[in-house]
Amino acid sequence: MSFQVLAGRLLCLLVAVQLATPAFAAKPNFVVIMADDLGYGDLSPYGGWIKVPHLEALAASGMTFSDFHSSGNVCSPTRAGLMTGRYQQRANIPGVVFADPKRDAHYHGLQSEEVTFAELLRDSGYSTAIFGKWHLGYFPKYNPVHQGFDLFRGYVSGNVDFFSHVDQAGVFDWWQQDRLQQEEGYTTHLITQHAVKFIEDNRDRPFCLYLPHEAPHYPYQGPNDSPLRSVGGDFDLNGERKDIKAAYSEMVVEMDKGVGEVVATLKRLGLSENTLVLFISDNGANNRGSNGPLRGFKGSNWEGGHRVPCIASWPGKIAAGSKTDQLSISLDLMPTLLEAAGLPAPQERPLDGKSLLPVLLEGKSLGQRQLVWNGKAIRDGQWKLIVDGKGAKGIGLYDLASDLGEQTNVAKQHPERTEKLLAALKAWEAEVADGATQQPDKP
Ligand SMILES: [Ca+2]
Repeated sequence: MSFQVLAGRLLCLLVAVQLATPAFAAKPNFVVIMADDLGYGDLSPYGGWIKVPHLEALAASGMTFSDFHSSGNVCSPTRAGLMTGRYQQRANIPGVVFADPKRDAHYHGLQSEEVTFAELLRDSGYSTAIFGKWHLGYFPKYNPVHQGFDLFRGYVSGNVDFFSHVDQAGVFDWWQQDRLQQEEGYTTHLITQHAVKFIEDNRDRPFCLYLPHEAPHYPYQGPNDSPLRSVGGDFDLNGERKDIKAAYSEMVVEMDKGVGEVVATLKRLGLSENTLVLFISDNGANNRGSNGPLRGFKGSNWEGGHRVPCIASWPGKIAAGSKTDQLSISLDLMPTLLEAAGLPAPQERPLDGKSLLPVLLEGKSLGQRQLVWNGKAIRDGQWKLIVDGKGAKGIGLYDLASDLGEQTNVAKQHPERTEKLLAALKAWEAEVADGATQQPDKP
């Protein structure tokens, strides 16, 4: 046998082995959709006031969580936690990264030493993209293309005009990768258009698509409204609509249509049964929206600040129309994606979340766990302890099993439990501060 024939046969054998390896073919795709400031009582699948047929269908096809939480009660912290799978205090992003250059936090961002799920997935062969809101650093060095995303279209501030894409500081803020580049269109539509194209382009390889929507964050602009903000101009942050409730609802409905288009694209390309779709919100609603029976709004450590909708769909894997009351948090998404992709968790930066796969695929329990918000609130089973909650100074203990609205403080009736949870909060604060990433000083 000549060398060429032998080499040819070996090559054929190698190709055959590769084609037969199921691991690659079985790698699931991920679509993570996150609304901005959407509340627990906003969506019809949660009994809320806005009819969202596509999210209803998503819920009917998969699992709805009743006790899911964002790790922060405002934008940037939740996003830092989501990206890294760790309490955002470890990345030193405990508050909003501000648009105003006079504030120290304007110069902060997700530092390069953080490990994101996008990086780990991309390193293992996934195609990755983010279309929408980043809000983890204003400067090009903090751009998502440096945090594991192959593609980025969107904005880096907390909110932009839905048409002119000018942020609330009057700065133009729409990017293609790490360059400013205008695109004509309503933010919600642009996010969806890029999402559909990305799925089409990557139909033959594993992908991870992150869609942080702008809706229903202010400015309150529906798809038929006009641009309001101009660079350096004077404008009302909220926009000009007097009927803000109606605008809010239009924004959510438009986002819902986008979810429908993404799901329809997966179906059309035969990818549904190999794709896990997750829908969440980054914090609770402000008083323009609804947090249902929960106390408080965005920015507070009451349930209304951080208990949010979560819907997961993976046809053939997650039971259709199922519900869970497992205590879970946005930090759980990274371990969930890694486990589903067959990847190990990073060793040097241990994750704080747990994989949700046992809940999603087998309806199992996550077991006993404690979750903390901002060093000021802690959950342990049905109990929630909160220190200096907005409008209630001092220590409060609430039994969420009988008092979801956090109305009756039972700390005095449970002194031992209260002491134990206070001690756990203190220990948590010391633990996350230890080794936390440094943020740069204001120049
Ligand atoms: Ca938000």
